[in-house]
Amino acid sequence: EAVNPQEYTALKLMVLEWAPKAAEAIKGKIPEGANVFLVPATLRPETMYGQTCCFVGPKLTYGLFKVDENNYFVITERAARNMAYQGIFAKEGSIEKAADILGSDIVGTLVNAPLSLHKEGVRVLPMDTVLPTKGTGVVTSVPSDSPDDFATVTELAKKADYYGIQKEWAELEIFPIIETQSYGDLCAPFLVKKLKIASPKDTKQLEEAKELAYKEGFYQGILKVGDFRGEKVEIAKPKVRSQLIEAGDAFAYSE
Ligand code: A2H
Repeated sequence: EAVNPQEYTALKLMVLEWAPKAAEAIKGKIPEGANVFLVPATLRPETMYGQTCCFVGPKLTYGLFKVDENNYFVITERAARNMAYQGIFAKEGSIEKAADILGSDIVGTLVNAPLSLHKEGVRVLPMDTVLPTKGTGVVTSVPSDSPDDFATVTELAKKADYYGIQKEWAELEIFPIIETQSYGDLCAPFLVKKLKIASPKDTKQLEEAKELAYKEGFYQGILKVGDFRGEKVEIAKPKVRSQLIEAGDAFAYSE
């Protein structure tokens, strides 16, 4: 467990179109025209160009929390409590929950992912390994640079019917975001293949892949896209983060 507080970037993924069951769950619970955001917590804001979907734990319960009159977040209750004390909600120190939504009911929802090269939006998909005790319980998926995310989208595409999703939701194009010396410009797919990772259940090899991907991407990587293309990841990372925050698309969240 982390001894030092973890400083995340919380990203605002605006709901464009609800999955039918989620629409039912929130019906009449929030003002007409209010914006709702799924809010993943990430440690790699510089990879957000590569978002292809957004994960929720299908068995987890999320809350629809009021930020202010016109804005609501879908996150775990635990994260909402933390945010309340970090001054993120208009009414500091207290939380106001408009509805409960089961993760599996959110699956299929279309959201806008800030900076993503997929401008048309990305889908919410299930990830069994999402921990309720970390971040916001929402994870944005960057399969080019996260071995966990690549293993999960591969599994989802392979068994789309079993997971109750449309195959094409898990098959959005994976664009290269970061160039590395050792693993090329699609570092997660490269490592998943190299370490013979067959599914998201290969936790031991995934742990190793994650470690390798992080070290190589962070210390040796060069950004290939966006306003800071050509810059080292180490240098570009805080710049991308500030840009997202200044645009109102993200905020600092720690735990
Ligand atoms: B990262 P740490 Cl490209 N359950 O974001 C499981 N995983 C979670 C989570 C939860 N409740 N909340 C956040 N995460 C993921 C991007 C990324 C991430 C890349 C590469 C590596 C990576 C895109 N997914 O994380 O235990 C989120 O995924 C490698 C660890 O607090 C978040 O950053 O260190 C990271 O784990 C936070 O993990």
